[in-house]
Amino acid sequence: MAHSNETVRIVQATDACLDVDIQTTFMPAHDGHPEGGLAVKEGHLILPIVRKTDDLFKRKFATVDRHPLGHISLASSYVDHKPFVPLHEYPLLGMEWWPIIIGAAARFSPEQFLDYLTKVKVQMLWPDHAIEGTPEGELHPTIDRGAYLHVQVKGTDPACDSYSGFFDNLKRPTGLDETVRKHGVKRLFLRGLAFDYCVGWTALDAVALGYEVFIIEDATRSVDMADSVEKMRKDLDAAGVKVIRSDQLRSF
Ligand code: VGL
Ligand code: ZN
Repeated sequence: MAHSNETVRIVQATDACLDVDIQTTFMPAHDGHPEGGLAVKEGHLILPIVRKTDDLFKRKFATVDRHPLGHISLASSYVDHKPFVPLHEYPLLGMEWWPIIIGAAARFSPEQFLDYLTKVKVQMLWPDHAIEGTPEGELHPTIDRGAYLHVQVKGTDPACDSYSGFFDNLKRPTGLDETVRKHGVKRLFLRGLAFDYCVGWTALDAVALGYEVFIIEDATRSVDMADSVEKMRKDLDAAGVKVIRSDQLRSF
């Protein structure tokens, strides 16, 4: 049950944490790191909670968001489009629309774009973030990459976004499910950024795949646009994802 106060005992053999996109790109300036391209308010404040809960888990997995410049999710790939404005499949919705002009930097064709938007229905345009070949496309420097059994990189296909670590936005599997399953994991404890996008989408896919899923809420923060947080909370609750706090966790 979401937000119950029950304590949750970690069973090291079959529980794992899944750290979603713990990257400077989603954090404001902190500790000498510059402001990230898609800085989430208080994003860096998850770091002490991540550290505090780390020893509970023997098995750990992570995802990393990484995009080439010219990616289909970036406002900079289009002419006269601002970040934080969604692209809709306007003609099919019968709404007023204006031509979407693909810019010179784009790494996808007009055909790929039309096919993609028809399938996903809506693509939020983001500021440049998690850019491949820069520190923003990597795990936060204080995070020990070697502590993870697997780090799933997502979002590298220029013609498709990927919020979830399990499937990209076209519902193509990343392979993370097989990897996690192979280790005998039954319950996943999610931490990371952002609650209302990548953490939430990853949690929803994980329950659909048969895992029992917990989100450690104080180890997350949200992009928080329009109704994104409330909508995600409802979807998570309906799907049976348990949203808990780090102080409810106990070791066995
Ligand atoms: C994310 C928007 C775009 C996230 C990644 O990690 O939540 N959000 N790319
Ligand atoms: Zn992204």
